[in-house]
Amino acid sequence: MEEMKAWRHAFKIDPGRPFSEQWLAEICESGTDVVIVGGTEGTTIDNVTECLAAVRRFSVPCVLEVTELEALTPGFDAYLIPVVLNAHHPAFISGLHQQALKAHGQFLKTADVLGEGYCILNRESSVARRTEADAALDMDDIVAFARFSESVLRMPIFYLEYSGTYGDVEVVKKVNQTLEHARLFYGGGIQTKEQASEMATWADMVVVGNALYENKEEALKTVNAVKETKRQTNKR
Ligand code: 1GP
Repeated sequence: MEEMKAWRHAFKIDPGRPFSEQWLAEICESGTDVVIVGGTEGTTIDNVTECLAAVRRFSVPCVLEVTELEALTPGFDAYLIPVVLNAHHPAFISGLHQQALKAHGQFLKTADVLGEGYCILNRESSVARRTEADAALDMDDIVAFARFSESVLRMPIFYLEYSGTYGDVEVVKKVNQTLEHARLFYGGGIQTKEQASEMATWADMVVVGNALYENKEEALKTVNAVKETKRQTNKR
């Protein structure tokens, strides 16, 4: 999945939330690099399949972030497999993954699979509750998780997940300076183009989720903000 290295901006849509065709069309035609289908609650095979079919009407790549074993279905361009490094619930570190490979090993072997070393940093988020994540981490803890993810687990992606709240740009900067090969994904609380631009200075890819449901017009502006920031950063 070499294309992943060129991704700068992603919209994450939640299969558990209703959407209109017009809303989805604006997202898919926004210029974003990839649409991620993924949610913490209410994800089913039916709503995942519905999202896939709807996004497939457009040319944008569509990937599934696998959060429910039952919702794993063929047809996506790639599968993001989150390994929640700071989860205290063991299922989210390796249990569900082992079950997924037990049930769908053959299909996943031939599909594009990308492991995400996931570090959850908003303790109030649904994903923190579900995984029982220890989100009270200081900078050194987070940097150590980034090193573990990249050097020991050899994950191609390290994901700083502030889901629902805007994160600490100093953390994103420090992790950027720590990782040597892995791509750094940032997600959480981006509501404006300025915030998207700030995080894009240090993250390889910026993920925007909730804002699509709360303030779609602003959310759409994050695409150009991220692309422009990356152009400027590359010039330096
Ligand atoms: C959630 O990282 C994504 O998994 C995006 O977060 O929904 O807060 O934008 P938001």
